[in-house]
Amino acid sequence: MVALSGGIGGAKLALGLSRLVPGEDLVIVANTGDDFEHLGLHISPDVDTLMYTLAGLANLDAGWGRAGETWTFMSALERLGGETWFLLGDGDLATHVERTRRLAAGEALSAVTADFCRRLGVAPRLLPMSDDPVRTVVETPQGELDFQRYFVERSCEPVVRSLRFAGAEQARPHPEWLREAARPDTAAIVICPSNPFISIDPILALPGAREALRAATAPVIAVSPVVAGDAIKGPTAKMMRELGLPVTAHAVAAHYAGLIDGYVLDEADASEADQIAVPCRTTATLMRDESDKVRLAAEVLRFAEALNRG
Ligand code: FO1
Repeated sequence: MVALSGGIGGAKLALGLSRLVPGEDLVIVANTGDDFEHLGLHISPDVDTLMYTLAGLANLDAGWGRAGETWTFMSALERLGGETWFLLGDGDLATHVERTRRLAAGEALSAVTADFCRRLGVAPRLLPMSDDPVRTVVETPQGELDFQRYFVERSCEPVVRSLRFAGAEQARPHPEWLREAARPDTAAIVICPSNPFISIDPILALPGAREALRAATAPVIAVSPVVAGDAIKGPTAKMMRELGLPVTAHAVAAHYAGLIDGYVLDEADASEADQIAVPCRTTATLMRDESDKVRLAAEVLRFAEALNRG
């Protein structure tokens, strides 16, 4: 199974899938459009959110960073007049320092990620979408903003006119996930309930990514991040309004038109299923605790089996 994911919402379903799909049979492809250099460090927010979630180390309340984090580094940095708009906990800092050192020594992001995951006891294969840099840039009426300046420093307040993924055209998708997507025994390719515009579109912007999904024999199934006209967390709903889209599960399905073979939407949106061009499965999609995550993952797997049977 292959799952495409951003941070928070996607990581919840990825955790559910990891409880049902044994070890390396699950390949999770992480968005790296949110990556940036900060304080001389390479930060990979979605890779880390997935890694910490799968390792049982995540701060589930915040949706990013590690549980039980301490903030000595941040306080000391503040006293010295350093940049404090982006919070780096002490334990998290170790991830960024060690990753940056290894990247500078010539290792690929995927190799560093694989080694961190092994050391932290993460069983699924977590792959950055590409080892080449891709940077999401937000176009606003006030000009362009680098993604983390928009998301964290400006709290997603600027109006989004459009998004671009700098470097995507030259970047190579990591070959391992293309290979897994193409395998005849792959059960499904799941587009997790992440923000379509900032978490999934950067993956789809990589050369050959859309073609790989279209050519796959496995059904491509997207799970709606929109429930009853809102998004669970993050700026998805605000962004859809600003991009001139209705905030509906249907609009997300339409965004993936031509790519998906099935769509999972919430019971609250059951009335939209008729208008959606692909087979739909309606279920409870809110993931409050681990049992919700496993239950939704099981539903997605059953749906994949039904689509596979044709
Ligand atoms: N999100 C915030 O809203 N504020 C932060 O200070 C912040 C710090 C941070 C540090 C490391 C990391 O891996 C993620 C962090 N995030 C923070 C989350 C992150 O920037 C966004 O949630 C994602 O990029 C969106 O998927």
